[in-house]
Amino acid sequence: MNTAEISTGLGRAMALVLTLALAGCGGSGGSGSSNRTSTQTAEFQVRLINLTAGQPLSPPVVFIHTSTLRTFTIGTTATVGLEQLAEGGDTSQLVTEALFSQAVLAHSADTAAVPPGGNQTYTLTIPESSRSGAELSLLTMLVNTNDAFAGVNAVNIASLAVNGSLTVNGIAYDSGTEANTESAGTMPGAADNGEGFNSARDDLADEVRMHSGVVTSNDGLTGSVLTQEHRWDNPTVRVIITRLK
Ligand SMILES: [Ca+2]
Repeated sequence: MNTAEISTGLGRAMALVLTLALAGCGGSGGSGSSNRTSTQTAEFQVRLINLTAGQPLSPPVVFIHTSTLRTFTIGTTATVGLEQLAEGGDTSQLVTEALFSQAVLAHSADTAAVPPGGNQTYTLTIPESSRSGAELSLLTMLVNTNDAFAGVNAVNIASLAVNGSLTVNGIAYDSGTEANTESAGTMPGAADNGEGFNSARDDLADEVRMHSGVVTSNDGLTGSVLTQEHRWDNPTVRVIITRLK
């Protein structure tokens, strides 16, 4: 390619850029309403209620996302991010993984734990243009366990009307990444004040399952530092999603 050809090519490229720029001006300048449409948002309030008697919930992570994100699936291996949440209540790696998927429309990673019987509210905003494919997932650790987490998975919120509400009950899951020994030094919650995340996967099944519940010392599990107060029945959490605008 000689110099003339290069300059002709550049000329064509510049012309194309200029054409696109003018088209952009015409589009937004010609109609103020279309400009406002592009910045319209949909806002959702998410209330998390802890239904357990003795399991504080770690600060939860809430995602509004497209259908290409699944933070967990029954019968499949937990990601490292899910393992860190389920064993130690740390959401940071899970957020990193989810953002990498490019399927997240909004997320909220709070810092406050939710005590038994307590509740917390989070607000998330997404572009109105993305609402038609929106799903919501919420995950939190039952902190007086080895690797139990609770939440709701990919709830469809696309058709929720303004001021409309959706109530979803969530159950407890076992991330399958740590044996449920309930022994001293293995659980981060106040019942033990032990270790949270440990990268060793010593559970019998390295896959996410519904949690069968804690056994506790009251039920004869030798070495368990848990008592009957740490048991739960499902559902363990209630999530109330309200579209504010
Ligand atoms: Ca386990």
